[in-house]
Amino acid sequence: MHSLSLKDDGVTLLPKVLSTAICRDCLKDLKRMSVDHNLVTRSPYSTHIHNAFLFSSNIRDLLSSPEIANIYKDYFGDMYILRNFVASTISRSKQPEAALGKPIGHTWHRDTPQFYTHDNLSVCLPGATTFQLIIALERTSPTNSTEFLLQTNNDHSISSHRMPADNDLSNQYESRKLIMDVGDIAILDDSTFHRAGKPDGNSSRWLLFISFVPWFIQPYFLYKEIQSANQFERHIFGHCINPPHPLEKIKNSFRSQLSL
Ligand SMILES: O=C(O)CCC(=O)C(=O)O
Repeated sequence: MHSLSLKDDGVTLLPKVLSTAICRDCLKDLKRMSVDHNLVTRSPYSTHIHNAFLFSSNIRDLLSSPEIANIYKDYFGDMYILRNFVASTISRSKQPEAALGKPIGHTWHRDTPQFYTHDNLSVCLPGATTFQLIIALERTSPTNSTEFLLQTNNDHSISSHRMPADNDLSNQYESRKLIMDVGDIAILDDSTFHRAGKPDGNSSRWLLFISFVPWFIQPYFLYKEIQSANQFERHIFGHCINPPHPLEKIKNSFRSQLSL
């Protein structure tokens, strides 16, 4: 990781990486999908679409565009695979059905994988382990932008996925808004506490949250089953044999004789 700000603040902002035209094409597809009830999770002021790239060739092209492939290579090397892909907007929904009361991520939380101890305590992986790209298809405002805490990676006082209600340390840290313009890409260290913004008038704020994890961490979805992937996709979907997929059976060794 050679970005100072990613190391120090947990966030790096790369301005104007993608063209407005690419963003506009992807946005058109998201807006079309957002009225299809099978694809979306909605709250009264948010819409989330999981894995939109599977339903839009524009978004799939964006995912393996040279711009994204270069960022991937520069920041992650070649050991990271796709864990999750969520498109989300904070904007009042005209659709009456809402599965959620509030947007996903409306309170301080972080997205690095969590585990539960025997005492049922949530514990997250340390910083600089998993990351997400946040791509702005629309500009964000100080009201509807994602907000994050300037908490250094060395701070071990909170280990959980959510800011604990009985130990809310959020006031001890400065917070920043992730103000983004169309085509900007932010890289977020998943150990950074963040939360979604609030609606700003009638404007939408579509962002893509694309998370990457080291190859030995299980993704949320079975991307390895996606057909006709190009070379970059094969890599990030975990189709490659080098590094091996975590679930690949070990052949030609005594271990393959064991029924594990
Ligand atoms: O939409 C946002 O601004 C934040 C979303 C978020 O925090 C999440 O998906 O984990």
